[in-house]
Amino acid sequence: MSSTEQNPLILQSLDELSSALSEVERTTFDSIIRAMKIPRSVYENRCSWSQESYTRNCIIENEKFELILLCWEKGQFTPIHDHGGEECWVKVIEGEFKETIYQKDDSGELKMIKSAISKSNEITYMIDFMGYHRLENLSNGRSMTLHLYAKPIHSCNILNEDSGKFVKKDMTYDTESEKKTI
Ligand code: 2CO
Ligand code: FE2
Repeated sequence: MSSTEQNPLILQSLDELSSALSEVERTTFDSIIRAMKIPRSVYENRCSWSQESYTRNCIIENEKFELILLCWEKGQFTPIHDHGGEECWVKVIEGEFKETIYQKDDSGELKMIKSAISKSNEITYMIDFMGYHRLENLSNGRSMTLHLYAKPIHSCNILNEDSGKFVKKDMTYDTESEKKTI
């Protein structure tokens, strides 16, 4: 293959990724997110940052799935949460993250069961029967992760650490792409 030709199986832009996800069954999402090779520069104009919290930047949301870019300042982390019954893939775009997974034991008490580090280009998967998780930016600066949810997550349960109880939280975006559907 010459340098000007492109392998059609390797997705190289967010539009190509969104189109591919729109065209296939959900069972193919895992191989699609593993096939994408999108340059880091593509995400530049999708970023937003806040000192208050990581930001959620919508790339595309439709009835089938939701693709969002999360931007994290140093030290930012999520509450412990579930995923509203949906499937969740996280791909690290830049930086280093710690994912900690928790499950409720027979008495309903939350127990940490696993903690792992993921680095650039690594992918993790989560779904409610695996438990709850927390994601934390371990990098010495700003970092980014790409999240694919199928179907979109409109609300999830987050742990209130003071009460020890989960509360329902409606999910919001900090920025939304002009191109809402493809
Ligand atoms: N689920 C969290 C959110 O969408 C991010 S942690 O990775 O799934 O805000
Ligand atoms: Fe999550």
